[in-house]
Amino acid sequence: MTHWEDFYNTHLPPADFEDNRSLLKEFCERHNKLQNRIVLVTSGGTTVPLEHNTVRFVDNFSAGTRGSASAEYFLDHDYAVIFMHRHKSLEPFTRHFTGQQFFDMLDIADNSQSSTIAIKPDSVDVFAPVLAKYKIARETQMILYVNFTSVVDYMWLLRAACECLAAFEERAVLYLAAAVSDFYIPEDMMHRPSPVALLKSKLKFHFVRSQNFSPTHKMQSGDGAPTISLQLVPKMLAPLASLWVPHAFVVSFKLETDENLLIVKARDSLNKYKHKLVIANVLQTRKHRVVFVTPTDSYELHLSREQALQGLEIEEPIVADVVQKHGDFISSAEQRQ
Ligand code: 9Z3
Repeated sequence: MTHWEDFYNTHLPPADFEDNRSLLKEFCERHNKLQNRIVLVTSGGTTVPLEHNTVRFVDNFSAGTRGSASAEYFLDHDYAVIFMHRHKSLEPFTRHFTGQQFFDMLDIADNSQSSTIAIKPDSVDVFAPVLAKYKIARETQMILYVNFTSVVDYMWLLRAACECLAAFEERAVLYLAAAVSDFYIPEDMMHRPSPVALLKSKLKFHFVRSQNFSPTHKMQSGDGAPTISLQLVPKMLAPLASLWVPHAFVVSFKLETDENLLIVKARDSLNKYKHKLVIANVLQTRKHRVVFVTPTDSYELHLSREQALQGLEIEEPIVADVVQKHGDFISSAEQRQ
C-alpha cells in the first residue's frame, strides 16, 4: 500500500482545490469565532479513473442518501455543516425532489401577456417546509457545499478540511459516510489512450491486491482486452485520527455485504485507528438498520416497518445519537481541563 504522504507527493490536487481551500478556511474561521459546533459530512462514492482525460472509471456505490439526509439533521441540531459530496450525488434539501418530482409539483398558467409558474396547492405542504429550512441554512451560512469526483480529489479535500477543523478541537465531528475506493491506479500507471484505441478497446478488469506493485505493471492495451492493475489506497483514517484532527469526534462508517463480518470489521477499524465510533451497515438493509460500535459497546438502531411507512428516516436517530455522544465527549474534555 502507498504511504499516505507518498500519495499526496505523487498526485496533484484537483484544479478547483485552492478555491475550495479558501471557502473551507473562511467558513471554519467564521464558525470557530462564533464557538459553534461543526460537522464534516462526507457523502457519495469516489471514482477511480482508468486513464488521463477520463472516459472510463471504476465507481463506488453510494447515492448520497445517508450523507445528505444526515446533513439536514445536523443543521436541526445547530451544527455548522461542511457537506463534502460527490459531484451530482444527492444534496440536502433538493434530495426530496429529484428527477421529475419537482416539475410535477409545478403548474403553468398562460395568458396572452405572460406566463405564471406556481406550486400546485397540494404540493405546498410538502415543498414549503423544505424550502424554508433551505433558506434559513443558506441565509445564516450554516452550510458549505464542496464536491469531489475521484478518490484523489476526495483525499485532497479531506485533508484540507481537516486542516481547517483542527482549530475546533473537541467541537468538531467528522462523519465519514462517503463510500471511498479501496483501490486506485497510480497516476504514473494510467493509460493514455489514442482516440482510436479508446473506441476499439474492450475492457476486462483484473484486480491485483499486490503489496509489491511495481511501475512495470502498466495497464496493458493494444488490440486485446486491457489488463488493469489496481493498487491499495492508503487508509486516511490513520493520519486523520492521530495527526490531523486528534481532538475531534471522529465517526466512520463501515459497509459490508456479509452480516457476520459487520461487528468484527467495525471493531478492527476502531482498534486500528483509535477513533470514537464506527457505524456499521449492510448494503441491503442500510436504510433501516445500522449497528453502533464504540470502544466499549455495540448496539443496533433500526426503523420498524411502520416508522419507515410514516416517512421516518434512520438518519434522524443516527444523528441524534451522534450529537448526544459528541455532547458527552465535549463535557468530559471540559472536566479534564
Ligand atoms: C457507508 O457505509 C454509507 O452508510 C453508505 C450509504 C455508502 C452505505 P447511500 O449513500 O449509502 O445512502 O446510498 N459509507 C462508508 C463506506 C466506506 O467506504 N467506508 C470506508 C471504510 O470502511 C472508509 S471510512 O474503510
